[in-house]
Amino acid sequence: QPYRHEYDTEAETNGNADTETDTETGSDAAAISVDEPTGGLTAGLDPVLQETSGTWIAWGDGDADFDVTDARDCVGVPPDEECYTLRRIDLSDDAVDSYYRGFSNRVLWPLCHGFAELVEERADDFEWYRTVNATFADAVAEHASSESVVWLQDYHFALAPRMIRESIPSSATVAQFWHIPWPSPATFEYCPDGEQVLEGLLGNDLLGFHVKRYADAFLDCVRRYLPDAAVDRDRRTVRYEGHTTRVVATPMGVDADSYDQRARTADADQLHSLFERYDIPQNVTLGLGVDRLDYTKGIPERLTALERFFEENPSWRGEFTFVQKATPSRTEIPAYARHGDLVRSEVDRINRRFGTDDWQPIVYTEDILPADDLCALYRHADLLIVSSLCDGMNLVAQEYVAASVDGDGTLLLSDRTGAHERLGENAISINPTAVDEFADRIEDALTLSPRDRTRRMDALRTTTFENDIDAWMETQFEWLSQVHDGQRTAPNS
Ligand code: ADQ
Repeated sequence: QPYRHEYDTEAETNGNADTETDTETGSDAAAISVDEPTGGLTAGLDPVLQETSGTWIAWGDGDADFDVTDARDCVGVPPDEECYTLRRIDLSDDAVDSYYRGFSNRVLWPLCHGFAELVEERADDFEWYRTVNATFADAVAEHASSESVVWLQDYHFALAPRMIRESIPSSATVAQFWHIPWPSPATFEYCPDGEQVLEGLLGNDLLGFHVKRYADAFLDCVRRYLPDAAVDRDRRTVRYEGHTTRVVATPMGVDADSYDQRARTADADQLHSLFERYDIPQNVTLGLGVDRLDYTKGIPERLTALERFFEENPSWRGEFTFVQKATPSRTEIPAYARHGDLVRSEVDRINRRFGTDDWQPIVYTEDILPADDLCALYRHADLLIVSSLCDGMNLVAQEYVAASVDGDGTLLLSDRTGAHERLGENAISINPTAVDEFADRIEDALTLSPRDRTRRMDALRTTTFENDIDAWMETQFEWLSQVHDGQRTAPNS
């Protein structure tokens, strides 16, 4: 979201607060803090909304609707550009606790990532989830016309599509992109109110996932739990209560040019000062991990594999440092708090085991780094590890590739990420739970011939730039216009 507010630390983030500017909106004197993320969905949506003069409805302080041209004026953007409206929906503390930290992140998030044992059902969470979905649906209905295209983002809005469908003209299009995986029917069985979740999503005309595997799993769940729905696997449609939903797979990319450019401007001094700040000896071989502190990201498994690697390759002690940048997330949820404690204690234990006076195997930080520093690390890291146990796509892997402007980095990528379907062939594939193999793959990455390293990174960069966020947005809008026009054939891309 381009406009930060008090809940931002809770919200999913694709960006960094590096260019934040506090400013005032004329006579209202309301302080608006403007955050322009490095890349991601916001960067893709902002120009589209400017062109279409649409309305962006988002969680936040709902005192007023902002005309985005006014807000952009404050940061020096010419006022005659086309603009859009940012409509804020304010949520009470109870709503945030039950809707966001409750059904969204104690039920749907663990379930969709296959962690059924972490699902926590609390009284009222689903009712709040419904209430907040209804509030957003009402706001959409206020803005929608017969020609509108409504595009919902993510798992926080599983019920809204059906509500919207029932309250706006039938010629308008309702679509949604689900950014996380979809589970198998055996796991979905543990979803409280699962039938309503499926019915809600079938209010969409178009439902997008990152990869075909998740789209297939969704169709399997509909077939299993909504026996009255007609699922057509070939055409990838579901007909339910007189309405048709098309289910597609469109893997998301990153703003590759922006990571490339930032990495190119990262000079040696910048890296030098980062090394000094974190007490990293100059000239070590550098490994990197960048993740939200989330139990799906496989950070403890990564630490165990690094420990095994140092055990078996003592000559690398003092020569290889792994920097793990972790961003605390959803910390009020007990599973997250426990996970954070586990990660921190494992880092301490491994550092006590192998560390010396002038070298630590793991440099762990929860600091917020400006985007330029992040890109400097991406550029100079000899390898990056993504070891998710389950991950819808994983943008960090793609950001690393886009920022590897010297072509000499190596990506180790979990075969349980959506990104693996696109990048797996030229990354070093890992199974995050097979400790010995994982440690061997770290060794492989460190000993690749320069030629193999460059060949792999060149191929990864080609794929990442060809499938960047602009290409993804283009595919989304091709699908949207096809559905909107009532066509039912796949776009060429
Ligand atoms: P996430 O689970 O948040 O996203 P990911 O795709 O890796 O995971 O995106 C994280 C984003 O946050 C990246 O842009 C990264 O640079 C940024 N980030 C992480 N730590 C940071 C830090 N400390 N400081 C600044 N930025 C940081 C969800 C799904 C993914 C899916 C995306 C997009 O879980 O599977 O790829 O949505 O659909």
